[in-house]
Amino acid sequence: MANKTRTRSTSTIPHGLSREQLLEMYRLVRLTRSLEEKLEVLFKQSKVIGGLFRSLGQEGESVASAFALRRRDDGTGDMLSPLIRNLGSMLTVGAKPVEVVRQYMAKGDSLARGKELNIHITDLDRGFIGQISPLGDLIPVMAGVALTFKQRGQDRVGMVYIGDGATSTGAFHEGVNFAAVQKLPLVVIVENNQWAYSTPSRLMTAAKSFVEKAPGYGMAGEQVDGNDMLAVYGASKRAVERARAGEGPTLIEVMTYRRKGHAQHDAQTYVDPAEIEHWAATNDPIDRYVKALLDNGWATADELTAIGAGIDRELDAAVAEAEQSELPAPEEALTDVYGDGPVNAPWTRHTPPDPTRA
Ligand SMILES: Cc1ncc(C[n+]2csc(CCOP(=O)(O)OP(=O)(O)O)c2C)c(N)n1
Ligand SMILES: [Mg+2]
Repeated sequence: MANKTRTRSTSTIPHGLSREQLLEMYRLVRLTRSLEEKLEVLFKQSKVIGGLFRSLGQEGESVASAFALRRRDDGTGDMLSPLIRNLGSMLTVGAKPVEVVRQYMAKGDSLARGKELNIHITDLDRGFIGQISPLGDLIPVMAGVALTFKQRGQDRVGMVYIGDGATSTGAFHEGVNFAAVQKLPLVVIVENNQWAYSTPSRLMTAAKSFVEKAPGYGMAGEQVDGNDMLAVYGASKRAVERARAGEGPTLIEVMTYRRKGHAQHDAQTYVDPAEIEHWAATNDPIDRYVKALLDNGWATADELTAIGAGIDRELDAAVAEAEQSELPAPEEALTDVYGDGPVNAPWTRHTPPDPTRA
């Protein structure tokens, strides 16, 4: 008798992916959405310190792009640098839900020990470099990381995310130009979610698309439907292979849509609600991925339900565990300011400033 959990495997899986990898991608995208929903509840309970930036509607591209990287936990894998909406990429390269929740709650045992916000976290072993707030600046930083890989003769690749809005910065230009000239192993993911805070992307550039900037820099470019996870994986895999083969950087423009405001404080009053509804109803990345998995016989509904139930249990446990962690000790505020040593306490001026000489 056929096992109910086995699939019929009717269609060939694209891009050399295995069925296990397809299910793992489903787990990661479902985990991303559910973890953000949990974080939103914690935010409303005033337990999240700092901002919460949802990636609702664009989790698929975040997971599928990072999934194309060589993921290791011993400092030998590829490296990525996320943006505020790349929780999915972070989970894909190995961030754990409990450490993410601790980080958002600014607990003393979080990766940034309560000193940084949301996903501004770094673990070089697992291959992620926390974002820095000035938008665009991570492109030259990651170009530098990729330069190091090249100089050391390592076949490692860097992946950096940037929003449509942040492509208007000088740092974007400098970073991609340097990467192209030096033929660096870098993949630049431009997330065109059609908004930069309240500015629509048509006011961001006079070019018809962001991908058409790639040839101007002499680098490869590809535009992809960002809510089709398999298409994003395919484009990212091609770019990663090109980089690893020494053929230089690629700019991938992922077309997606930000279904929430910039952050929790933004009610999105500048967007027509029908537009958001339309994307939710017809172009949700998880709905589309589930349909592809089921229609092609790559997974059964029972398997997906079981994965979802496992995630719900894992997240309940992660939140309960993070809630137990202590906030940082007050003295912690004096460490990590300059180099390794603590700053001199008390951290105040010894001589009051002379206002006549200001
Ligand atoms: C250089 C710089 N300018 C402005 C900001 C403030 N800011 C933070 S996020 C944001 C919007 C970014 O939009 P986009 O790059 O499209 O990314 P998205 O939020 O859509 O993911 C702005 C203006 C900043 N952090 N850095
Ligand atoms: Mg944007």
